[in-house]
Amino acid sequence: MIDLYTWTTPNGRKISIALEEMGLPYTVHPVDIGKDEQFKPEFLKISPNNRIPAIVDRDNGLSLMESGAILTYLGDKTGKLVTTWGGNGTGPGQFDQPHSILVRNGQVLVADRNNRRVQIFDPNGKYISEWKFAGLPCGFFVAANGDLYLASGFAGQVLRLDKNGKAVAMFGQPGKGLGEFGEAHYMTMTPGGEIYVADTINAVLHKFVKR
Ligand SMILES: N[C@@H](CCC(=O)N[C@@H](CS)C(=O)NCC(=O)O)C(=O)O
Repeated sequence: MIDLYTWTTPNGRKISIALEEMGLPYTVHPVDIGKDEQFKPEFLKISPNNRIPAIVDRDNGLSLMESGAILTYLGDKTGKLVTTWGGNGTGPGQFDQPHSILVRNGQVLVADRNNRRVQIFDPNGKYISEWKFAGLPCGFFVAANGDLYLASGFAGQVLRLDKNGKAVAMFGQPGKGLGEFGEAHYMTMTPGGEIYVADTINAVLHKFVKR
Protein backbone atom coordinates (compact mmCIF):
# COMPACT_ATOMS: atom_id res chain seq x y z
CA MET A 1 0.00 0.00 0.00
CA ILE A 2 1.31 3.44 -0.99
CA ASP A 3 0.57 6.64 0.94
CA LEU A 4 0.48 9.49 -1.58
CA TYR A 5 1.00 13.04 -0.33
CA THR A 6 -0.15 15.32 -3.08
CA TRP A 7 -2.08 18.32 -4.34
CA THR A 8 -3.91 19.14 -7.56
CA THR A 9 -0.89 20.23 -9.62
CA PRO A 10 0.68 18.57 -12.69
CA ASN A 11 3.53 17.12 -10.59
CA GLY A 12 1.00 15.66 -8.17
CA ARG A 13 -1.20 14.27 -10.92
CA LYS A 14 1.73 12.49 -12.56
CA ILE A 15 1.91 10.17 -9.57
CA SER A 16 -1.86 9.62 -9.33
CA ILE A 17 -1.90 8.65 -13.02
CA ALA A 18 1.07 6.27 -12.56
CA LEU A 19 -0.52 4.59 -9.52
CA GLU A 20 -3.78 4.11 -11.40
CA GLU A 21 -2.03 2.82 -14.54
CA MET A 22 0.13 0.42 -12.51
CA GLY A 23 -2.88 -0.79 -10.52
CA LEU A 24 -1.22 -0.15 -7.16
CA PRO A 25 -3.47 0.40 -4.12
CA TYR A 26 -2.90 3.80 -2.51
CA THR A 27 -4.30 6.27 -0.01
CA VAL A 28 -4.29 9.98 -0.83
CA HIS A 29 -3.25 12.53 1.79
CA PRO A 30 -3.99 16.04 0.47
CA VAL A 31 -1.30 18.65 1.19
CA ASP A 32 -2.84 22.05 0.38
CA ILE A 33 0.16 24.04 -0.84
CA GLY A 34 -2.13 27.08 -1.13
CA LYS A 35 -2.38 26.97 2.67
CA ASP A 36 1.35 26.22 3.19
CA GLU A 37 0.60 22.73 4.50
CA GLN A 38 3.83 21.57 2.82
CA PHE A 39 5.74 23.29 5.63
CA LYS A 40 4.10 21.26 8.42
CA PRO A 41 6.76 19.34 10.39
CA GLU A 42 5.05 15.96 9.85
CA PHE A 43 5.13 16.49 6.05
CA LEU A 44 8.74 17.76 6.11
CA LYS A 45 9.78 14.42 7.64
CA ILE A 46 8.55 12.75 4.42
CA SER A 47 9.49 15.49 1.96
CA PRO A 48 12.33 17.65 3.35
CA ASN A 49 12.24 19.91 0.28
CA ASN A 50 8.67 20.97 1.25
CA ARG A 51 7.26 19.91 -2.09
CA ILE A 52 4.56 17.57 -3.25
CA PRO A 53 4.37 14.89 -4.50
CA ALA A 54 5.83 12.47 -1.96
CA ILE A 55 5.05 8.86 -1.11
CA VAL A 56 5.56 6.42 1.73
CA ASP A 57 5.61 2.76 0.74
CA ARG A 58 4.02 0.96 3.68
CA ASP A 59 5.48 -2.35 2.44
CA ASN A 60 8.99 -1.26 3.42
CA GLY A 61 8.62 2.12 5.19
CA LEU A 62 10.48 3.98 2.43
CA SER A 63 9.74 7.74 2.03
CA LEU A 64 10.37 9.29 -1.35
CA MET A 65 10.04 12.79 -2.83
CA GLU A 66 10.61 14.16 -6.39
CA SER A 67 8.14 13.03 -9.02
CA GLY A 68 10.81 11.56 -11.35
CA ALA A 69 12.28 9.44 -8.55
CA ILE A 70 8.80 8.32 -7.47
CA LEU A 71 7.84 7.30 -11.02
CA THR A 72 11.07 5.30 -11.42
CA TYR A 73 10.54 3.66 -8.03
CA LEU A 74 6.96 2.67 -8.81
CA GLY A 75 8.00 1.38 -12.23
CA ASP A 76 10.72 -0.75 -10.65
CA LYS A 77 8.39 -1.98 -7.92
CA THR A 78 5.77 -3.19 -10.37
CA GLY A 79 8.16 -4.21 -13.14
CA LYS A 80 6.24 -1.89 -15.45
CA LEU A 81 9.10 0.46 -16.26
CA VAL A 82 9.86 -0.56 -19.84
CA THR A 83 12.75 1.75 -20.68
CA THR A 84 14.31 5.12 -19.92
CA TRP A 85 16.69 7.27 -21.89
CA GLY A 86 18.42 10.61 -21.71
CA GLY A 87 20.74 12.31 -19.23
CA ASN A 88 21.96 15.87 -18.82
CA GLY A 89 23.84 17.34 -21.74
CA THR A 90 23.72 18.81 -25.20
CA GLY A 91 24.52 15.76 -27.36
CA PRO A 92 22.03 13.68 -29.31
CA GLY A 93 19.71 11.95 -26.85
CA GLN A 94 20.70 14.19 -23.94
CA PHE A 95 18.50 16.90 -22.46
CA ASP A 96 18.63 20.23 -20.70
CA GLN A 97 15.18 20.47 -19.15
CA PRO A 98 12.88 18.20 -21.17
CA HIS A 99 9.67 20.22 -20.94
CA SER A 100 7.01 18.58 -23.08
CA ILE A 101 6.62 15.21 -24.73
CA LEU A 102 4.44 14.05 -27.59
CA VAL A 103 3.95 10.65 -29.20
CA ARG A 104 2.98 11.18 -32.80
CA ASN A 105 3.09 9.07 -35.97
CA GLY A 106 5.12 6.36 -34.20
CA GLN A 107 7.75 8.81 -32.98
CA VAL A 108 8.48 10.44 -29.63
CA LEU A 109 9.02 14.21 -29.75
CA VAL A 110 10.71 15.84 -26.76
CA ALA A 111 10.83 19.62 -26.30
CA ASP A 112 14.42 19.90 -25.03
CA ARG A 113 13.80 23.40 -23.70
CA ASN A 114 17.17 24.83 -22.73
CA ASN A 115 18.96 23.21 -25.67
CA ARG A 116 16.52 25.12 -27.90
CA ARG A 117 15.53 22.07 -29.88
CA VAL A 118 12.95 19.35 -30.31
CA GLN A 119 14.49 15.90 -30.43
CA ILE A 120 12.80 13.07 -32.28
CA PHE A 121 13.16 9.45 -31.15
CA ASP A 122 11.77 6.09 -32.09
CA PRO A 123 9.54 4.46 -29.41
CA ASN A 124 12.59 2.74 -27.86
CA GLY A 125 14.51 5.99 -27.42
CA LYS A 126 16.75 5.72 -30.48
CA TYR A 127 17.69 9.25 -31.57
CA ILE A 128 16.41 10.04 -35.09
CA SER A 129 16.85 13.78 -35.61
CA GLU A 130 16.26 17.20 -34.10
CA TRP A 131 14.69 20.55 -34.99
CA LYS A 132 16.45 23.72 -33.79
CA PHE A 133 14.61 26.85 -32.62
CA ALA A 134 15.53 30.42 -31.70
CA GLY A 135 13.35 30.33 -28.57
CA LEU A 136 12.89 27.75 -25.83
CA PRO A 137 10.55 24.93 -26.94
CA CYS A 138 8.10 24.63 -24.05
CA GLY A 139 4.78 23.04 -24.92
CA PHE A 140 3.37 20.97 -27.77
CA PHE A 141 -0.25 21.06 -28.80
CA VAL A 142 -1.95 18.98 -31.51
CA ALA A 143 -5.13 20.52 -32.93
CA ALA A 144 -8.19 18.46 -33.83
CA ASN A 145 -7.16 18.60 -37.51
CA GLY A 146 -3.72 17.18 -36.66
CA ASP A 147 -1.75 20.44 -36.95
CA LEU A 148 1.22 20.59 -34.58
CA TYR A 149 1.81 23.76 -32.54
CA LEU A 150 4.75 24.70 -30.32
CA ALA A 151 4.70 27.36 -27.60
CA SER A 152 8.18 28.80 -27.72
CA GLY A 153 9.39 30.66 -24.66
CA PHE A 154 11.31 33.96 -24.72
CA ALA A 155 11.11 34.21 -28.51
CA GLY A 156 7.55 35.17 -27.56
CA GLN A 157 6.00 33.01 -30.21
CA VAL A 158 3.52 30.28 -30.87
CA LEU A 159 4.52 28.36 -33.99
CA ARG A 160 2.63 25.99 -36.26
CA LEU A 161 5.05 23.37 -37.56
CA ASP A 162 5.03 21.21 -40.65
CA LYS A 163 6.04 17.54 -40.54
CA ASN A 164 9.73 18.50 -40.77
CA GLY A 165 9.55 20.95 -37.85
CA LYS A 166 9.59 24.02 -40.10
CA ALA A 167 7.50 26.93 -38.81
CA VAL A 168 4.78 27.55 -41.38
CA ALA A 169 2.83 30.08 -39.28
CA MET A 170 3.44 32.04 -36.11
CA PHE A 171 1.96 34.68 -33.87
CA GLY A 172 3.13 36.67 -30.88
CA GLN A 173 6.23 38.61 -29.97
CA PRO A 174 8.15 39.28 -26.76
CA GLY A 175 6.73 41.98 -24.49
CA LYS A 176 4.14 42.78 -21.88
CA GLY A 177 1.37 44.19 -24.07
CA LEU A 178 -1.75 42.62 -25.51
CA GLY A 179 -0.77 39.51 -27.47
CA GLU A 180 2.85 39.77 -26.34
CA PHE A 181 4.50 37.02 -24.34
CA GLY A 182 6.97 36.93 -21.46
CA GLU A 183 7.17 33.21 -21.96
CA ALA A 184 4.64 31.30 -24.05
CA HIS A 185 4.57 28.07 -22.03
CA TYR A 186 1.61 25.91 -23.02
CA MET A 187 -1.37 26.40 -25.29
CA THR A 188 -4.68 24.83 -26.06
CA MET A 189 -7.39 25.42 -28.67
CA THR A 190 -11.15 25.26 -28.29
CA PRO A 191 -13.27 23.40 -30.88
CA GLY A 192 -14.21 26.86 -32.18
CA GLY A 193 -10.57 27.71 -32.86
CA GLU A 194 -9.94 30.11 -29.95
CA ILE A 195 -6.39 29.74 -28.69
CA TYR A 196 -5.39 30.07 -25.03
CA VAL A 197 -1.71 30.50 -24.14
CA ALA A 198 -0.33 30.30 -20.59
CA ASP A 199 2.44 32.84 -20.03
CA THR A 200 4.55 32.10 -16.97
CA ILE A 201 6.66 35.27 -16.96
CA ASN A 202 3.85 37.79 -17.47
CA ALA A 203 1.62 35.57 -15.27
CA VAL A 204 -1.35 35.90 -17.62
CA LEU A 205 -3.51 33.67 -19.76
CA HIS A 206 -3.77 35.05 -23.32
CA LYS A 207 -6.86 34.43 -25.41
CA PHE A 208 -6.75 34.74 -29.20
CA VAL A 209 -9.83 34.65 -31.39
CA LYS A 210 -10.19 34.20 -35.13
CA ARG A 211 -10.94 37.38 -37.07
N1 LIG B 1 11.07 18.64 -8.99
C1 LIG B 1 9.89 18.40 -8.14
C2 LIG B 1 9.02 19.63 -8.19
C3 LIG B 1 7.86 19.52 -7.23
C4 LIG B 1 7.14 20.83 -7.10
O1 LIG B 1 7.56 21.86 -7.66
N2 LIG B 1 6.06 20.80 -6.33
C5 LIG B 1 5.28 22.01 -6.12
C6 LIG B 1 3.85 21.79 -6.59
S1 LIG B 1 3.80 21.24 -8.29
C7 LIG B 1 5.24 22.32 -4.64
O2 LIG B 1 5.05 21.45 -3.84
N3 LIG B 1 5.43 23.60 -4.27
C8 LIG B 1 5.36 24.03 -2.92
C9 LIG B 1 6.59 24.78 -2.47
O3 LIG B 1 7.56 24.89 -3.26
O4 LIG B 1 6.59 25.26 -1.32
C10 LIG B 1 9.14 17.17 -8.63
O5 LIG B 1 9.20 16.86 -9.83
O6 LIG B 1 8.48 16.53 -7.80
